[in-house]
Amino acid sequence: MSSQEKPRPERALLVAVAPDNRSRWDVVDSLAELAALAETAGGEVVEKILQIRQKPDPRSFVGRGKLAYLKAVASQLDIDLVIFDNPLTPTQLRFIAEGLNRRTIDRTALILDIFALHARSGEAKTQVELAQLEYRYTRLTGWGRELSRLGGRSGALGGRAVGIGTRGPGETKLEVDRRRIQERISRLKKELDHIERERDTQRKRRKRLLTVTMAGYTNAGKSTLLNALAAEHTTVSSHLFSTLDSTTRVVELEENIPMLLTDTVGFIKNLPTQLVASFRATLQEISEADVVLHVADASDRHLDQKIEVVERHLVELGADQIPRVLVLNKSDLLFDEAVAEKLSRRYEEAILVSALHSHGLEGLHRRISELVAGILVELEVRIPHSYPEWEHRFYEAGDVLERIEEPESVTLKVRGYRALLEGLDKEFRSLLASADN
Ligand SMILES: Nc1nc2c(ncn2[C@@H]2O[C@H](COP(=O)(O)OP(=O)(O)OP(=O)(O)O)[C@@H](O)[C@H]2O)c(=O)[nH]1
Ligand SMILES: [Mg+2]
Repeated sequence: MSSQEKPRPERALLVAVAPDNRSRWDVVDSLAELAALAETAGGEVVEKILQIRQKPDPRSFVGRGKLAYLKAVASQLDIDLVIFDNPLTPTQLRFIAEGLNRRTIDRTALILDIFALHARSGEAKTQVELAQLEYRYTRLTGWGRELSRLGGRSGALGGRAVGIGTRGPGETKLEVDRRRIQERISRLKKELDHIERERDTQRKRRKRLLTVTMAGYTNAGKSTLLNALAAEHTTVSSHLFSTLDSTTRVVELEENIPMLLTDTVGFIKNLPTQLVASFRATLQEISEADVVLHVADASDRHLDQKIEVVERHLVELGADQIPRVLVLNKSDLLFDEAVAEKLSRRYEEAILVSALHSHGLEGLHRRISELVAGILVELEVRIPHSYPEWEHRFYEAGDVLERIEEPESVTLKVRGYRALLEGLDKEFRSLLASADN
């Protein structure tokens, strides 16, 4: 056949509409982020177009004149796929796709696609499929046929069966009727419930260990920092959203104080709500941590905004009350001393590190130890042999450092959570006291 046989990346045209010239999150940069996302999804960004338009057109989103212009650009540049930075309604998406005769998706669909590409564990895959189905469910009426027709176009060109924005549940699956999709959605929800319950049991079992959880914008270096701290291997990549499953490592913070380090999925501006909902269980890890390490890329021009985005997500997750350390990562990329100084003035409490070069980690260790000091306690408890279940309960509640067997009783030296151990100790003492009376 022709030279078209060799698969080539899908050629993408990016479009953003800004309401005015001085939008807060600079739309040009938002487009740059969209481009990084498109490339992560395997696309080739051929052109970016920005329109300033106070009120989006209800049907075509961009103005009609602009739509004609986009059509000309798309055919001139041999575009396969048009990606809008703004969220579009199903009607707008359909109208634009028909007008341009090109597959058209928005930022949400693109992010969902990347999640589908990167999901590894059964749980992550289920979460992504659920989010995609819910996103597409509302877009389904009379749309499935459109999708496959336009999808077929790129197939004819590149010989590919799948394209950006279509991965995850297959097209055929999307063409089945809404009732079947509803059934699938409730099945996935049940599956996730089940996985969540299992996770809960696991979590309870390990609750005696401190949990330090990474949180942060995608690509900030969370996985790299986890590796550096754990000196163990987890997947690290330059792609966005490389971590979808929470990875946990046991490390020693100090002698005999083991703690769990947990990695989580990265946040991003306008994280699709369907994803936040499906990844609730994974993100829940953050709200149950003892310490949250908010990892940010210090070399990012949009450091402030990205920190804000993450902080907002933390509030939504109910994690804003948890002791938190702001870790300004990638210090090796700050070539100017003045920049580093300015950062330390702006974020006084932050700790500057380079996860890649293992710089500044001692300071981070120290800060975590300080935060954790008040959480742990060591106590001794004497348990008469007539209360064997209490020995079991103390074993469950903490780390038994020493066990001294005596004729009448056993004495345990336990280390663990202050709140848990002291509460248990108090309960046991009052039980003994009432038994004495
Ligand atoms: N120069 C430099 N690069 C770093 C540093 N830490 C991480 N990186 C790079 O930044 C990229 C992203 O790192 P990851 O650790 O995958 O980031 P992440 O926050 O886990 O990303 P997601 O899981 O996708 O949200 C990789 O290319 C890393 O090599 C650092 O201290 N210095
Ligand atoms: Mg990661």
